[in-house]
Amino acid sequence: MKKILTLCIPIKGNKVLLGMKKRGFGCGRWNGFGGKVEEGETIEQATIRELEEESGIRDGNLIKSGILEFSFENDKKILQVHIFRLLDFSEEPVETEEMRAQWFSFDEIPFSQMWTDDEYWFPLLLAEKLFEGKFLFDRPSDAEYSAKIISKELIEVPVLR
Ligand code: CJL
Repeated sequence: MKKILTLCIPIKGNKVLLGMKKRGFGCGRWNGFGGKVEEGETIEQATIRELEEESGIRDGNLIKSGILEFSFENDKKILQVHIFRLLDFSEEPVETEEMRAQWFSFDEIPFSQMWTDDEYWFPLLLAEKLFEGKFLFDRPSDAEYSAKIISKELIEVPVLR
């Protein structure tokens, strides 16, 4: 089973906007804004909808940056995450039920409080590269347990599929 998810990272100059997830999957970690693609929705539409629901931001230009597939040992489910940068937005984030947003400089990204895969692909995203990859984890993380990466493939690509 493949689950399609979105992830949007707003960028202004040399700062990124991350949200502290307050509940649900990824609770206690900083991440971009995103969620599930619903029926009848394109990936871009879902990205914009989730961005607004979680941050209040409604404008800007979405730039496709990468596609990553995550799987866990002894679990048939694959999470396919479509990752976008958001540029040229003017709105300020608001705190929502789900997320508390904060700006971070490119050189102060809080990797120790993020998903363990992020330290590999974030530098590519910030360098405006396109990337594709697959990560296999030992088991899903939660607030207490940080999943270990068992294998990874990550490549820069000239165009995304
Ligand atoms: C989990 C998966 C939303 C993006 C956001 C969940 C659905 C929140 N997302 C990053 C991930 C997953 C991930 C794999 C090990 N940065 N984002 N790693 N890494 N998704 O509700």
